[in-house]
Amino acid sequence: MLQGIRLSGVADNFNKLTVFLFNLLKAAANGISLLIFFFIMSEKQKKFSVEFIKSAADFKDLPKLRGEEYAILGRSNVGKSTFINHCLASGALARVSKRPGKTTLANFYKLKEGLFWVDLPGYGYAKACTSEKDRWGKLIYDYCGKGNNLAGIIWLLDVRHPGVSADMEAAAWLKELGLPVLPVLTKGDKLSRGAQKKHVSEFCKVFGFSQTPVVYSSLEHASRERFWSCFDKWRQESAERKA
Ligand SMILES: Nc1nc2c(ncn2[C@@H]2O[C@H](COP(=O)(O)OP(=O)(O)O)[C@@H](O)[C@H]2O)c(=O)[nH]1
Ligand SMILES: [Mg+2]
Repeated sequence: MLQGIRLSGVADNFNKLTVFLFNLLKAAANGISLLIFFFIMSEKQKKFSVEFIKSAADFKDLPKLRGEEYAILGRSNVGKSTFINHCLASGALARVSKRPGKTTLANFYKLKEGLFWVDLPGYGYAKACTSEKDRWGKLIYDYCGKGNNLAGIIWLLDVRHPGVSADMEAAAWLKELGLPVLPVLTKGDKLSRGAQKKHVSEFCKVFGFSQTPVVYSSLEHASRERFWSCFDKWRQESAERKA
């Protein structure tokens, strides 16, 4: 009888262990499915499989690439790195910082065969020492003026501040360059829809854009879609104009 009780105890424990292992496997399977789901979703958001090419500190360091290059230009802290990471859906490709003046190099990314993006240092960062500012300025100036493959500039401006002096200076210089410019107004989520509209027309008045600006927020998925449809159209129209 005692042996019977012992045996049924062992069977009980065995059953409990089986149920526990079954539940554990079920939880693991659910976790893995969730991970696969998020992986597929994030892959779906990726338009390109982006590859970092190199960072250059001055003109002689610039890589010689075959294809079209588009420079991402804007004031320091305007949201260039955030924009690059968000619209390429590439996590931490470019470094995001709360403190301005962090990107001091030109960073080259390959989006696909024949298409490159170049993240340039931000202009207008008052706290950088003069020699540093001169170096960044020269790098931006040299690259944009002499970069043979440069097909256009994606110009980032903070939607909240139309016409700040650093942007006005950049506008005069961009006009001289004569390259196609796609204006992107960043941090859209910081303004209401009504204020956004008002600021867009203020920007158009101040800078006389030939291209309608794209309002972008790194907090919304729709911005990415909107940007890519404008970019593809702008790229095609610019190529047709050049031909
Ligand atoms: N709310 C909001 N914050 C943003 C957005 N884009 C950038 N930021 C913030 O602005 C700051 C500067 O961004 P960063 O990408 O480093 O600017 P960069 O110096 O131009 O590269 C960071 O704190 C970002 O989180 C945006 O669309 N919405
Ligand atoms: Mg940056």
